[in-house]
Amino acid sequence: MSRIFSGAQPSGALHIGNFYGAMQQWVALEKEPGNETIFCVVDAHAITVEYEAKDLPKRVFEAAAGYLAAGLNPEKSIVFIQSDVKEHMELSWYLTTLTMMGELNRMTQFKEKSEQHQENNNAGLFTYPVLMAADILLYKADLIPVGEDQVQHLELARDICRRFNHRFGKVFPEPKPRLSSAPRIMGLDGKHKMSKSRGNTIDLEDSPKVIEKKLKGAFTDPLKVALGSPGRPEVCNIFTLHKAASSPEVVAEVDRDCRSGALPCGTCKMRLRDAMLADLQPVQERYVELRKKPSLVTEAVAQGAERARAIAKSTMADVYGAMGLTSSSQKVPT
Ligand code: AQP
Repeated sequence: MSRIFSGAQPSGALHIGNFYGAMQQWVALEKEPGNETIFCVVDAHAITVEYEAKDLPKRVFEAAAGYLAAGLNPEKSIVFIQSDVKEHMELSWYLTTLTMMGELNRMTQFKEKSEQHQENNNAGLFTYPVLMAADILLYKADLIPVGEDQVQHLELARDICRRFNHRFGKVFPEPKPRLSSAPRIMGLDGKHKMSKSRGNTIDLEDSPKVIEKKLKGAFTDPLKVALGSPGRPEVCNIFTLHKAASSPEVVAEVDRDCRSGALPCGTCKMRLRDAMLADLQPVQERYVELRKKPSLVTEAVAQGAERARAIAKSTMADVYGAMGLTSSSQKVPT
């Protein structure tokens, strides 16, 4: 049996990078018998960059609706909002004392984001990976389905976990990453990974027309310039998306016909559109249902928070004991 934990930031509309990079695996892991699955909307992470407080509740709702629309079953998985379980922030502080400045300085996401948000280089952006370690360790999770961009953070979480266990006795299992078949989806600009904050996304709720338009303008192999010239699927983001969305037979055909020059990029993109629409249509239908009945979302996350809190409190009791911290339940030292 594995305990699985993952999450996404409510920093904008969920996109196909989130979906194929992480969320599809969430749903598959939920369905595997014996797994315990926990998925969190990490709103405390999202406030490490500029945001409008008045917009955040809507974004959080949209993200939670996205989890359910993607196919998670809140009767089975624990689906909740991070700020509803205060122990995330509490454990994060304790783990900060086990994290070296040099380790945080090496995080590539911090380097990128501090460049992207130069006017707001706050300490929370710097310690973001420690909060992520706390998210995971709080639930004693052992398997973490993420995109490739989060692997470095997860390595740090593993280091923190080992350090804690070595110093204070074994409290946490070592969490391992689980990558999907499309662990890094580039944005439509071809320059950066697909990211909510970069405006280079195909969103889960984009209409077929919008998806088609965005795909038509999407970056492919820059060396495949002329019609009939051979392409290199291994450098093409459209091929990466085929690997996520199309059947193995279609992927093999695309690979062969792109290399030989027989498959024009336009045709390749429209085959991808069809495969993606087949995946996204049921997601979009569920979104419509959830928007008609928002209580399905709010009740799911309220119940999820209760279930999450029970685990979190039990872990924190272990942490207090191991670290020699005095909680109100502890006795006066002798
Ligand atoms: N482009 C991507 N390819 C593959 N996986 C991706 N993920 C995100 N983008 C891609 C994975 O989706 C999960 C949730 O990500 P997140 O929302 O917590 O944070 P992020 O990685 O920072 O996502 P964005 O869209 O890039 O948000 P912003 O722009 O706000 O920073 C994670 O498992 C992530 O790996």
